[in-house]
Amino acid sequence: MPLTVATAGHIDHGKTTLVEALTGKNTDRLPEEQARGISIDLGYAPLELPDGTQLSVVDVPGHERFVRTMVAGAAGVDLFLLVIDANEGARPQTHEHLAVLRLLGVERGIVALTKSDVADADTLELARAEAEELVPGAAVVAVSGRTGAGLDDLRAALAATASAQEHAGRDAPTRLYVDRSFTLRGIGTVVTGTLWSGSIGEGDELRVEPRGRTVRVRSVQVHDRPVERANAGQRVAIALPGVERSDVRRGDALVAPGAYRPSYRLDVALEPLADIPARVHVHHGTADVLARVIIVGDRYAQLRLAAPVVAARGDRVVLRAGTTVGGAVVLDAHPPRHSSVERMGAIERGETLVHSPVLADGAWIWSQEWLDELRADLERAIDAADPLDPGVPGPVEPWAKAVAPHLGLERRGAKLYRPGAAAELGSRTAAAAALEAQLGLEPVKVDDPALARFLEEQGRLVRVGDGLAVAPSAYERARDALVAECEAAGRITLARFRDLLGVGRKTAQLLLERFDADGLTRRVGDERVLRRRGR
Ligand SMILES: Nc1nc2c(ncn2[C@@H]2O[C@H](COP(=O)(O)OP(=O)(O)OP(=O)(O)O)[C@@H](O)[C@H]2O)c(=O)[nH]1
Ligand SMILES: [Mg+2]
Repeated sequence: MPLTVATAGHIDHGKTTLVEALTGKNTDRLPEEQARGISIDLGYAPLELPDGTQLSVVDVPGHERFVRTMVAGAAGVDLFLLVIDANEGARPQTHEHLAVLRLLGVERGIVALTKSDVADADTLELARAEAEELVPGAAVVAVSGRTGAGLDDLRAALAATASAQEHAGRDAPTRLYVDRSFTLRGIGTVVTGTLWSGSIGEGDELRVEPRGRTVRVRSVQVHDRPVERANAGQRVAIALPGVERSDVRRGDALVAPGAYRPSYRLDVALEPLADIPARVHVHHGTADVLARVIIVGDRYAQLRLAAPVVAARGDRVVLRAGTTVGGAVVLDAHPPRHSSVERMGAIERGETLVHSPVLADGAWIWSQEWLDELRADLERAIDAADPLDPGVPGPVEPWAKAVAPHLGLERRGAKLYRPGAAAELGSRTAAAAALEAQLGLEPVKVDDPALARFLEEQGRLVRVGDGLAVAPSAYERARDALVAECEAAGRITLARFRDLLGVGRKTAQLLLERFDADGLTRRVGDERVLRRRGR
């Protein structure tokens, strides 16, 4: 059963060295990482244990400025490998990483006491006692990434812990949070991530959320090896043809279509470590989003996010404001705007409450409150719409069809309008009158295309050329002259038309083009003849 393990621990305590000693892979691949001798971004390496267990190791940076990166790397993993320098003992990020792991629900793992090659027996014993107190129940193994001492014990301890661990949520719909995207020549954009749930195979259609883009999977790899289908708990690389690298980034989610929706609000049960300030960074999946915290009762809050996340009930988030101030468990990823202690309590107790639409036995159900909010949102948008076209695009979510008849709005094409709503000039009444007063046979510039379209529909002007218009009476006069000439002479030239109307060449040209567009005339060489339909 494939599992992922994330390293954790204070800067320079030997995480990357240990990962390399275990896997043979140096995950500090950035030039800056090599120059500074510290990890900056996440590193990845496969680890096969003696009993055949396949682990994916995510190596995280220890620097306090990169804790947010550590959170992204640890989200969704199954096990931790906490690395403590035996000589230094637990330091600030040892504690902070451990707190983050607990907040993310990563409960099981191993402690490696590194640099045992340069620690004496007493120091090792002290470090061991401290580690056992810090992480009760975890195996503590003394190792050296330099000499390889203790690595076999570490592998055995990892195997024992892994065998007792299940990857949670395996059967839920497919969900993967992107931690890297890059371009490979001849392949295109590739994204990688830890597959939280479901599976991903060649040809699958997935959605990139919250961007709302549909993509098709060309190929799938697990640690550089092509596979037909990757499963939950694996580190996956996915080739997405036709997608720009900038179209999918760390923080985005790849999900089964229709299974998860982005959300700007999360109702949560708080797990504070310190006072939770009013504004925090919410870390969810590989995303990091600013949020306002609306405290509800003693233990709950609504997180109002500055950008949407793709979350589900039971997900864990980490809250940071300079340091890690706590975490939370998502109770409702699509809550009403005004939540209550009663509602959150009921959800926490497992009483099913429906707010936004869910499929139940093949039919969509939703709460009246949700419908009222949706209608209010749409009506607000309609009120803000251009009075010349007072409609808004209707919802496109999977439930849109089922919900539409309950909205009390009128569908015209792809837009929703208030029943019987008609286009109105509104504040443009004066502008329309001024424009009409200017209209004649010489084309007048119209700066407002929506206004021009509206007035033309009402028969109050005729558009010619690009952004120009003439009076309807002038258009008719010109048309009558043209038809009379064509009926008499069989055809008309631009010069003749110009002379007949007594206008300039440019005006004559614009009018003739409009007659062509209206299907009245047809060009034959330098002349125009009436179309049969035009007669
Ligand atoms: N003697 C000895 N030195 C070690 C051992 N492990 C790591 N080191 C040294 O400690 C320093 C830091 O090691 P890294 O593996 O880069 O530490 P890290 O925890 O990955 O550091 P960050 O990623 O920046 O947090 C390097 O100079 C290593 O050579 C060990 O087991 N024994
Ligand atoms: Mg490192």
